[in-house]
Amino acid sequence: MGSGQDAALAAGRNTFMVTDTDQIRRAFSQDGFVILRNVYGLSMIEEIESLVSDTARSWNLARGKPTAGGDVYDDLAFLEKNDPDAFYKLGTFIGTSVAGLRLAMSPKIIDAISLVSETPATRLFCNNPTMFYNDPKVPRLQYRWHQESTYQTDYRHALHTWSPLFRDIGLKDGPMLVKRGAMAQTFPYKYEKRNRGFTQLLIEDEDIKQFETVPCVLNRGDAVLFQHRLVHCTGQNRSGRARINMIVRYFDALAESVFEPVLVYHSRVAHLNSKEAKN
Ligand SMILES: O=C(O)CCC(=O)C(=O)O
Repeated sequence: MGSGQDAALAAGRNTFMVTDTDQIRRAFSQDGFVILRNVYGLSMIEEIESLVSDTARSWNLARGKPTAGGDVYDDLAFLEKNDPDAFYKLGTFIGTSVAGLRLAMSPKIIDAISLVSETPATRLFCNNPTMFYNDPKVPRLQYRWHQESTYQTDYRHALHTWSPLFRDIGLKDGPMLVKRGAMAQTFPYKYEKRNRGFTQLLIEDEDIKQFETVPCVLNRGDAVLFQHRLVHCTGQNRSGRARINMIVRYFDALAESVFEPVLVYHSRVAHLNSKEAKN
């Protein structure tokens, strides 16, 4: 990657308003992702942000943290350090709230998903929106290069949205990185699991070096929409504060021969963890 300006331009090439339907269709099918402006009203974003802050503060109180003076970054850092299981639950379960579901059902994002997947909205299902946290002090929660399709093997077709919470995400904030156009094949991957860390099904740099890396820089209210096989990872956060975002995964129910909708998808890699744990 060249300068910061080059990086911002690279993201800009894939950034559209939801009404730019022809450009969205073209960029999505060529590159595997688009960045969509203003798909969520700010009040929707504020609702889920309040829920995250209030939940973290109240759970911390029960764990002995005084409420005064902290902001959401302090509160999340405290919860993550003192009770990693509770932190994980918070990230997963706020998505089943009305605020989470309202975000997932935002008409503009649903229209865009229908457009690129050529699937009527009535056939779409989604998992609960989930919070992601990129803090350089917590590398166990950072993903290396991977494809969603190698984790979520029970869905052949899925689409994923990624959107900032609490502040806009610039180059220094550790945006998600995507590999432009790296979605036509399944790349070889290696299983890695550290204590309490995410399971990594990591793709080596060497195997994807021909693809351009694009940092997804975007504002609150915008979303990245990406394909199931697009290679992506967590970018390096040099901002001094955690980067927080929501992810929602959408499926076409009728494209699968056996489909069981689950609001909270617990077993993202259960098949792999149980298999590898025996080795
Ligand atoms: O937010 C990130 O840094 C990475 C997100 C990701 O890997 C995912 O959606 O699977």
